[in-house]
Amino acid sequence: MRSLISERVSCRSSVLGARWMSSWWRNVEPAAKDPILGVTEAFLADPSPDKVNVGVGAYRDDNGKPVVLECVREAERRIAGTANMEYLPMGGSVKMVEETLKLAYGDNSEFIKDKRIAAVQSLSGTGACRLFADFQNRFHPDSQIYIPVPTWSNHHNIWRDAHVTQRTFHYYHPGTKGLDFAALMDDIKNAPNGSFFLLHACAHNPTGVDPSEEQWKEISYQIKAKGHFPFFDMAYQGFASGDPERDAKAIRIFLKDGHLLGLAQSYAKNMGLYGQRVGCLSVLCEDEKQAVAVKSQLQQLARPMYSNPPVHGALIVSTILGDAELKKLWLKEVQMSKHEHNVSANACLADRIIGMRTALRENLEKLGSPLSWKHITNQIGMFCYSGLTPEQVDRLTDEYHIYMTRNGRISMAGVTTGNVGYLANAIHEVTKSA
Ligand code: PLA
Repeated sequence: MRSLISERVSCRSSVLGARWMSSWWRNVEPAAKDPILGVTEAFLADPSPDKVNVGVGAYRDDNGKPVVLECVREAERRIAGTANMEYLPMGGSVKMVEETLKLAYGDNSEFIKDKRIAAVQSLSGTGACRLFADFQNRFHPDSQIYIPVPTWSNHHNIWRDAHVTQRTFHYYHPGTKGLDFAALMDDIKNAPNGSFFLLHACAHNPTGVDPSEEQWKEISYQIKAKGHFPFFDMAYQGFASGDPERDAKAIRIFLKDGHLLGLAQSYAKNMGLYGQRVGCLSVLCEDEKQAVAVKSQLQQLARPMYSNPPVHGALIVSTILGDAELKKLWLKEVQMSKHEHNVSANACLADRIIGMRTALRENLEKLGSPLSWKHITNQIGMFCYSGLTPEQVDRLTDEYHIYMTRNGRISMAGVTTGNVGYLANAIHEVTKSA
């Protein structure tokens, strides 16, 4: 009798349970498509043989194929069959982090010597930004982050999901297609003292517009005067000038001015390690004791999220940067001047992009475009912020199978000798009556 009752009860509760379960995800609506990675999805689904993808910022060779750098191939040959697959520590590869800090803070940085930098390996640049945003939220829960307009779209998602309130500051002037320096400085001045500011260290995405050295000095001065905290996202070190050392100049100016700062670094672009997800988050602290504490807290944030970062990409990076010969090869492969070395033109990342800027502009001018396209060659880094409207971008996609983000950003890394004429012609067709 007793067992009969308990059977009935359990039967009833499982019916109830089934009803509950079937409604668990009923209120879940499909998420909005990602404005950047959604473009790749649409491109892949298009059967047209003419299609061109200048959406995501992924480097392609002049045949439109993904590039693996020779230094990476060589590092993989050296690693093959020797590395073990043990967990890394929560903070990742100590060797990789050490080498990565040198790139940003300088080979002989006093901050590295004084152990004032709390640094952990991150899941590429995105993971570094996210870890910092979570750290900011944990220790300054009432703080806000000032984000440039425009910025990489995912910055908004990152600080939103970390529950940090977002504010914006002026950056780009659509009229001049350059920096809106006066408005930017006003926004820094008018923000409440002690605000967080997100800055792109070089090759600003999506605009390709960076402050000049003089302007960086003024920005640094004003941020210091207001007691703001600068957080740098450096996803393109080497892509602005072709030289990682020169591309670190904004960071160096801030360091010289005595800021404490945060920094996200990524090897996705400058080492072509996109899918390996290898990067670094660092926070410059007042002293070693503080750095130890901050690092331990960053690790504690990482532990319940992903426990520890992946090992293979970190090993590639530390193998390259830890070996003088391979590091030299890497610098050659990133840099712009192909006269100085024998690396194939395809592998000169910055150089090929600069060549394509000239080619795109020249093609548009030859077609007799009534518009000015000077900004294509004035802007730097991976992207051209073309000025195309969302409607013009839609026409490019619908009529010409050309895929780019709706803000008119063209990933110059996807432009090739083979498609630049087609791209220019299509842009001319959708803009000539504008
Ligand atoms: N920060 C900026 C400014 C970026 O443009 C990107 C990548 C990242 C961080 C993150 O890169 P990582 O996590 O791969 O290291 N932006 C790409 C790709 C290239 C993307 O959207 O994820 C872009 O097309 O904008």
